[in-house]
Amino acid sequence: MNAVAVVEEREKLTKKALTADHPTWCPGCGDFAVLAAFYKVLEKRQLPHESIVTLAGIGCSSRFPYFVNTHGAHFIHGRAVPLASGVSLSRPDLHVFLFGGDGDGFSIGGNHLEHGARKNIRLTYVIMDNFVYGLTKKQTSPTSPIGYRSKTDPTGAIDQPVNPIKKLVAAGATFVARTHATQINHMMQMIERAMDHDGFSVVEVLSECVEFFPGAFDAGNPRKGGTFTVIDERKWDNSPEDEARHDVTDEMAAYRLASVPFPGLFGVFFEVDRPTKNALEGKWIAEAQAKFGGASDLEILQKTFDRLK
Ligand SMILES: Cc1ncc(C[n+]2csc(CCOP(=O)(O)OP(=O)(O)O)c2C)c(N)n1
Ligand code: SF4
Ligand SMILES: [Mg+2]
Repeated sequence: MNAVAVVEEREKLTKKALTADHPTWCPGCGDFAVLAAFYKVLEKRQLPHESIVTLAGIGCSSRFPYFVNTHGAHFIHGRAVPLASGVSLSRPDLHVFLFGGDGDGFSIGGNHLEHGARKNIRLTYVIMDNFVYGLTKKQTSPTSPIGYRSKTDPTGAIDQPVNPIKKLVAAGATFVARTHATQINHMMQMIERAMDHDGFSVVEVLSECVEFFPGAFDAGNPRKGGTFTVIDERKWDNSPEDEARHDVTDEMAAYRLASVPFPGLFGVFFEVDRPTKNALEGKWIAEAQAKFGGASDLEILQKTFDRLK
């Protein structure tokens, strides 16, 4: 009998297929644009639907997974990086996307962020930075500027804010970029480059909280009279003008660009190749399996426990 090849036709991944619940954000919230950019990137790239995972912590921005029809979870405040790390390490076949806010990422989750970055776990983390805790109705966040009046700083914030780019580069993230929620094409480019990066990739998106910090990012929005200055990256074309361009592998240059006063620069600050924990751990697991005659993870674990009895 002749074998009949069955070619399965995949349905095109459309915005409709990717849309879950209607977003519950306030009308005009910057997070809507981030969601729109994410849908567009997924539609453009046509990743297998079942391989996409969308994860988050807690916050307005962290409601993201509710609105995307993929595998996903809305987890504990600040614990999104460990959750995403576990998914990424145990299922290397999946594309792990993580979404969250400045509070979730830099306050309660700050330490987890550091460790995810230094371990270079393969995932893409989009931090929707609105310089405030939105969900809990206006507390000072680690990125709030000095002088910002909130419920926790009624006379104005007094603490030095975190510089997300410097923090991420210093922590060991291997791809660090910055964009603005009003610049949809740029935002898409940054998300695409982050997802193509093999390692811990982070995109900081300035995403306005229209309720508790209106106008916060007008200085970076040309339609509001601001300036959106994009980093001129090195092209390695041997031209004399290329010397002055930014080498994304130069850590010191990344810090210098990240020191430009607000609204700062937009684009890729840092991008280097370093082995991921996924690859290093994968090698280690393969070696252990070879030693145990091709046993499964569970069988190896059982054998190890048996030896301890
Ligand atoms: C363990 C814990 N501590 C505090 C809270 C309260 N809480 C929920 S969201 C949030 C901050 C959210 O700010 P951010 O991450 O910037 O997200 P945004 O709402 O601004 O998008 C806080 C403090 C909580 N849910 N769990
Ligand atoms: S409170 Fe702010 S961050 Fe939250 S949904 Fe409303 S505008 Fe967006
Ligand atoms: Mg916030």
